Amino acid sequence: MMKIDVLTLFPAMFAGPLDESIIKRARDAGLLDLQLHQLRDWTHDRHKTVDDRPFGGGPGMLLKPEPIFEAVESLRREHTRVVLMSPSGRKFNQGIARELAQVEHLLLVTGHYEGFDERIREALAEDELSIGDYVLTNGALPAMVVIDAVARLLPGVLGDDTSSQDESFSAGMLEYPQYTRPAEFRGMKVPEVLVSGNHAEIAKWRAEHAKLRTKERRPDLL
Ligand code: JCQ
Repeated sequence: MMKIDVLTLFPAMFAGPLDESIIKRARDAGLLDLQLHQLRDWTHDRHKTVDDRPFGGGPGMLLKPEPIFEAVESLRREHTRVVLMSPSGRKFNQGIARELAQVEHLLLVTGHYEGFDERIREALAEDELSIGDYVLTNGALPAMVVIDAVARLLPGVLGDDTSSQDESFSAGMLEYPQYTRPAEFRGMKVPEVLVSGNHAEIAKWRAEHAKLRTKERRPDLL
């Protein structure tokens, strides 16, 4: 069973998303052991201080090394991948999700404020991931994105039916348009070829439209 530990200042943020649907089933079925840890539990002062001002000045606060070092050193073991979540990381994608789904133990460390003291990166982090080029208030949502993308790849989490679906993403193109019943809805008709039963023509139409859509919306993928 895969183990994921998350080190966060906001463990309560994770409750809803990870207690629903497929991730809940994965946890209940014993395919995923997910645990949340409050970073402040590794502080020793009365105010449970996790941050401090940057040397050299400048705006904002940094996560200080001591609590994160203590937490990571107590949570990691052999075969642990320690991953920082921050906007300065390498960009998360389906390939990285597949890579992470192979590891026995993930320890996700979520950032906050202006960043991490650099010694956390240097000494503890094996990887640093961003989910995209925008800034969030903290790394909880990015961690949940990574957990969801990784968990659905674990053996047994998805039915065989759905598991082939990300082949199209890994094939490097967007999905072709899809339709279900009714064949006509408020005057909008399903393309004739899709109801024709001609499977060669359907495959051709889908390939063509996947390519058109990708060229229009995500030319970087082509
Ligand atoms: C992650 N894309 C955006 C914000 C600092 C040093 O850690 C920090 C983490 C955050 C939250 O993460 C993101 C993010 N991927 O904003 C500031």
